[in-house]
Amino acid sequence: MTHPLLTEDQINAFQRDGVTVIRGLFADHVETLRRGIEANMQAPGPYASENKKEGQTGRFFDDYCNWERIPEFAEVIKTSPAAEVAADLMRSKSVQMFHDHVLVKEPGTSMATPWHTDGPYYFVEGQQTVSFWSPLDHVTDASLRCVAGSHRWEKPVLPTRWTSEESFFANKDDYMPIPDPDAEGMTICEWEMEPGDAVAFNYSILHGARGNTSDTRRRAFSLRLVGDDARYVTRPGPTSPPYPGHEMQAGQRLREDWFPILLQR
Ligand SMILES: O=C(O)CCC(=O)C(=O)O
Repeated sequence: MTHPLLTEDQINAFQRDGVTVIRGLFADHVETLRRGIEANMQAPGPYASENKKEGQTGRFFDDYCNWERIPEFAEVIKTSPAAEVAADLMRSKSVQMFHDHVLVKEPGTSMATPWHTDGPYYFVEGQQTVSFWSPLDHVTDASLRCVAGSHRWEKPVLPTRWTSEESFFANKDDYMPIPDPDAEGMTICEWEMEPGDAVAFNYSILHGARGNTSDTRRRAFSLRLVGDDARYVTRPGPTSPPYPGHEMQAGQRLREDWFPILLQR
């Protein structure tokens, strides 16, 4: 039976378009996630960064892979309906943790999140993948923007560094250039969202976000999960996130002591 937060139409949209919105996915966990984000910003981890180019205004903070040291994140991962909903969306028997990501744009932040696809940065590939991007503040313009159907493109999109715009890996020619979805008339899915709603998208979806020109914060929590067919793949250099010392080999499932199974049906 499908999870009560979902309809068959949403599952079909996720399979077809690679993206859908789940209203209220973390609605019972908004305060917990806000507390977790405050704890994260007070004590950033080794991967935290401030994303700002010359002349830009505001503050765009992000950090990832903190769920094991921030109890609020661990609690939400274990007690929210995210894993059940992920299993239905991915049509997967198992749901495995990959990592968490916090992205905060303070009021008046000019920097847009560049168009990008997460998959090429990661050391995992498969059809059964899902990211849940959830704002902890009401969002209109600063919401996530996803290009429908881009998970079925033949070539992966070039991964770049967000501030310098340099290629992330040396093998540039193996990727397609980053498109300009607005100029190219692509179908962009974006929603006005309440705290705790979530955009669910496949790791191969091209996505980005505008700056935050509003006078309220735009705090977002992103949870990345994988399903049955996800396997470790090697990349031409250190991945993002890197997980140094993981010792996995190409073709293996992610090691369960580092990336726990959240659900097995
Ligand atoms: O929050 C943002 O601005 C971008 C989020 C994102 O790229 C992601 O969750 O993969």
